[in-house]
Amino acid sequence: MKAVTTATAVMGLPLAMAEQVVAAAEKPDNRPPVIWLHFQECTGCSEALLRANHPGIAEVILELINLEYQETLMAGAGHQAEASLENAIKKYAGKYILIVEGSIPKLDNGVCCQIGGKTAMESFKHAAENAAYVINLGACACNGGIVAIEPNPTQAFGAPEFMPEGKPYINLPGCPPNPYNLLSVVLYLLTFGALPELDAQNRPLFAYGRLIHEHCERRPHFDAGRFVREFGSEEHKLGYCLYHMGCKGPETYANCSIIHFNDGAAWPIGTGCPCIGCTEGSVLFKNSLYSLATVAQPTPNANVPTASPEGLGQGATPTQTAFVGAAVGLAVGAGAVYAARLPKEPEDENK
Ligand code: FSX
Ligand code: SF4
Ligand code: F3S
Repeated sequence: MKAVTTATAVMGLPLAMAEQVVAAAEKPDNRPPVIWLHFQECTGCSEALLRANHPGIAEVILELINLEYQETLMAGAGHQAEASLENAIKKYAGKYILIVEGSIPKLDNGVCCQIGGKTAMESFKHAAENAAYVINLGACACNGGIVAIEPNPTQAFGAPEFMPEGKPYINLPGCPPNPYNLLSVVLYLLTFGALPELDAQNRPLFAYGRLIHEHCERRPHFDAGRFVREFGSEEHKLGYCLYHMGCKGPETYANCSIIHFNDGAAWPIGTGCPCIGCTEGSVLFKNSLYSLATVAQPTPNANVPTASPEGLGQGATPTQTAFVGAAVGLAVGAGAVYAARLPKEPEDENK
């Protein structure tokens, strides 16, 4: 009940809808069959899910679905496992949700990743063709992630590169992605029978609609010009802003600054580590870890009221968010203040 209500809040649905979501979650005949495939990855995506306790997101998700095949969790192996995968695809053709972890290599017709004699390309295409929906879980499955870093020795790509024409799919990037976002998507599918509203990268807006920088607990330090310049320094111990340590929060869309990991106990920036942009395919490992992020959009921080009560709920696009942010900024004359805040000149900083 607690997990479902939290997920309802994560999705940005009105609290009154929690009842509808709980009812959908409790219907015994409402458990969708799920086939879960792993390709080139570290399995951190499954691990992040299995490590989340209180209220046990993994248990909640596993109770909501009918898990037909999952290589990390199942006891079967070898030919027995291959047969159960094929049986599940046939039995639930057109009805199952396919969850994909890991990237898929193209080099030499995909020989770098083969399971049961089939390349990842073949396995994915076969399973995706017969799926009702595909959920790409993690940066690797969404855009190649760490496996596809230059020089990309296996010519790895995310699953969208191989997606059958017209197949409805959703990307949940992150390395690893937040398990609450997977739970929320599964609950949304159960309740509404459709995918939630997506952004241009097929990510759910409820989770990827805002920049980390907008809701970061270190944002007041950014605004005041207090920055960390060295790991282990006094400024680092005091929890100052990590912008000059290469934090990519200003150009990364995700909700980890709000819902955190490990049952809300921690998240990268909270532990003193700059964001590396693990949810942004155009940011993650594309530039040096220490390069300064572009602070491009005059977005409002968490304390700036929205333009209208309905304005920025579920479904606000980054552009809308930026537009409202710009409007609010202009209204209070914050444009000039914002420009002064940008830490380009050392004399602008208190530290
Ligand atoms: Fe990639 Fe996930 Fe990072 Fe690891 O399955 S997104 S390397 S956390 O394991 O795919
Ligand atoms: Fe937080 Fe990074 Fe933005 Fe600083 S630059 S406020 S650490 S997101
Ligand atoms: Fe990833 Fe950055 Fe969040 S590294 S987990 S998007 S703080």
